[in-house]
Amino acid sequence: MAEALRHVGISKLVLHAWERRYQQPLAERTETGRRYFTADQVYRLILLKECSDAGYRIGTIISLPIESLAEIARAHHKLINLTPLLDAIRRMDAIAMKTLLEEHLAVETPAEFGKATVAPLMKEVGRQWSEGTLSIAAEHMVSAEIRGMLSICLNSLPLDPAAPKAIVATFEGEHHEIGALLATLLARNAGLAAVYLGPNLPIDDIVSAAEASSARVVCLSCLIGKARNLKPRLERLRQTLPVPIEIWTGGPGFSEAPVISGIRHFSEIGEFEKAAETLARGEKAPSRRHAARAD
Ligand code: B12
Repeated sequence: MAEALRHVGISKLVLHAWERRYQQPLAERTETGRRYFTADQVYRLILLKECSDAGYRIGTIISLPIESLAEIARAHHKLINLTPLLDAIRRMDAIAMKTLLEEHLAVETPAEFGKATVAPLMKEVGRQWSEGTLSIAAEHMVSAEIRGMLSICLNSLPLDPAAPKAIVATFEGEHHEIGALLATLLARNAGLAAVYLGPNLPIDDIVSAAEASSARVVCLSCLIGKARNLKPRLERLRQTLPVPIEIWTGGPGFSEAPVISGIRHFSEIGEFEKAAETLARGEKAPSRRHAARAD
């Protein structure tokens, strides 16, 4: 027991306090009453300690399954990684920010950079901005840099003229474009000839662009928006766009929108990548014309 607790980094007193306060036995007992840990219990304690160090209250996490604790701990590690970057952004130090972003890009593939650096970074920027600890100017500075870097990443992936085509955009009024840029990057990385059209696009323009470019799929990103506004737009897009052209949506704005026949929503970016790979390989991605949600 003592050895395990040393390994975890908590004292016997802390262990007993957690068990007493939250009525959760965290160790086993032999028939003779001696206490011991299984390997899973040690792992669980390590995760509880990490989450508690990250600022989570033990009372709110002690009953979580191991997978959820591991997810919290992973997100915390990622954030620690991003701390120098977030500090540079807060100081409005554009040179340090750019250097640190380039360091990430030097060791990550473009797709990893998008998923493992850009997405968590922008989420944290948004959190700090809404809490008032990060200025609007700082958010604009990082958004502009990230847009530029994602465009460079996109250019580093060649457009295969023989690959099925995809176009990516956001609806009129939606100015958040980093999610759409990321979707373009991942679709191209998966083998589609994905082209980013930009944000804020009227439905008729999306339809004519899809037809003119012989797109197989139209991808839309949406971060904000009310289901009651998005539903009629999605329905109109589906009705106007010829049926063989698929519509794939992603982003938190669309996650509240109702299921619409013929539209496939992705709440997991990995599922989107898989669907893009399937389409690129020439196998038609499973049609979701009825009750179509990938989640
Ligand atoms: C940068 C930013 C802006 C920039 C955008 C710059 C640009 N050119 O893109 C600017 C300053 C323009 C902006 C404006 C506004 N913003 Co803003 N913004 C953000 C911020 C900080 C980051 C967004 C971002 O780029 N994320 C990076 C991407 C990669 O992450 P993501 O979109 O979540 O993507 C993941 C998934 O959603 C998914 N995904 C996304 N798109 C797609 C598409 C497909 C096909 C698929 C498969 C998957 C997928 O994949 C990603 C990886 O998992 C967010 C914070 C946040 N938590 O997101 C706020 C945020 C989205 N903004 C917010 C708000 C309120 C606004 C404004 C209304 C502010 C204002 N009062 O003016 C305006 C609205 C503008 C408009 N009409 O669109 C709120 C939205 C709250 C809400 N739910 O309603 C947020 C959450 C900030 C907050 N915490 O309050 N914003």
